[in-house]
Amino acid sequence: MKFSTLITIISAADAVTAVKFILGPPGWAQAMGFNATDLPPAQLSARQAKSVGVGKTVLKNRNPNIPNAKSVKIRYGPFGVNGGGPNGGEGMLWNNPSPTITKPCSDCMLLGMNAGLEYLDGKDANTDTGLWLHHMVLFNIGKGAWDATCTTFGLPHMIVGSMPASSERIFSSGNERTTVFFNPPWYNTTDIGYPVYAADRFGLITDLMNMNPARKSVYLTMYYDYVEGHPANYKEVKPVWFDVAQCGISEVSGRAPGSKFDIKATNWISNFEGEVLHAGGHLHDGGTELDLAVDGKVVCKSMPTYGTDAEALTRASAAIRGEILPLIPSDKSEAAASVAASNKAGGGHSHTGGRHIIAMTICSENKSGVQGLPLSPMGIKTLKKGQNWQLRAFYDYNKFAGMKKGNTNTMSTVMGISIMYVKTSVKRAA
Ligand SMILES: [Cu+2]
Repeated sequence: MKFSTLITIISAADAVTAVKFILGPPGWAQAMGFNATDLPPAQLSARQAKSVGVGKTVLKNRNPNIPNAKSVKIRYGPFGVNGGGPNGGEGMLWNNPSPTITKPCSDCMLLGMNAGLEYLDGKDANTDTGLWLHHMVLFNIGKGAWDATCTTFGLPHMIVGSMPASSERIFSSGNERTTVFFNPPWYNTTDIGYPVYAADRFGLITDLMNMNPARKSVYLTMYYDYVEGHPANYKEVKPVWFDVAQCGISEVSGRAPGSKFDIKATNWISNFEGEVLHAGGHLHDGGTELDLAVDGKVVCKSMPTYGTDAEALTRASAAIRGEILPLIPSDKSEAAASVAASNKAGGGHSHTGGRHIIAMTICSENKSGVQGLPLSPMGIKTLKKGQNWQLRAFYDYNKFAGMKKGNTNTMSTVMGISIMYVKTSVKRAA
């Protein structure tokens, strides 16, 4: 493919980054300011070149319905995040690539995962202390892995030293910190997983925000559940990454203050088959809804819950205790009540007292019929080749305050991402 063709399929901002990336000399990542950790550059590049996972902690099995399952927590980093400086505003660790990170297991089936952020002393790093898990992306680079939605050129894949034809984005999280379960209680299964092989490499992109004047050091944490080996009865999961800025760095313009708008992703014509399990969502503050439509019909509405700093902390701290994060219902009246609080607090980056997205609903079929589950319905069961899928993200700053850049009146970039998991009969690396 010609380079000019590549550029036409990504946004202008991404193109600039891509050009810098492709033409960049050795050390490009540092030159682009990707790495802003506390380590001196020499040590940093040495560390970036190898595995960055430290401190694998064994947790209590978080899938009691699968007795031989294991759960572990791995700390990645530490990452230094610049502060906003004396004039306030935010400091960022922007799209920091870790091309190789410690895997939870070598030859296994992943059963689930979620991400967190913590200080060096193990305390949760969250909005109450001005730290945000802005977003992270987890990649598997290995035999038979291919990205379902970003098939020819992918900037995020390049950032971790791979290509979409030989890697896939298997998980992502923002501060909503949704837990992915492949065998959730509402699905009544114990034999679905994502396969990991000894030769597979995991890569990570870390994007963190710090609202404090001073620089902070934090670990990105991943909690993984798995079973050893590849039991013959297991079915494989394949992730499908929907993004309003597909194949780029996921960021799109946040428009003007006070705007109400929606962003449509480029359509995805499905290219494999299977059973649709569930889909989660990621929006930034100001977001009201994230829809997935198939052939023009909306099949999933992932809804945000806005909460206080204390609520975010309570929810995230459950993960540190080795518990599955509770799903929080998307209660419209609660959401409406939070508008006033959010706006009153000035929204934007004044995190004290404001409300932010602390959870997003998962779209899933409630196969076990459990009452009161805070799920959004999933209106499609079968993924067939040739379906026309479209993601659409809705924002309304009059309902929920959006993020502003520093102390300016300019809106920060926003996102719309959904990861859907599909059960397939195809074995990835058989
Ligand atoms: Cu984001």
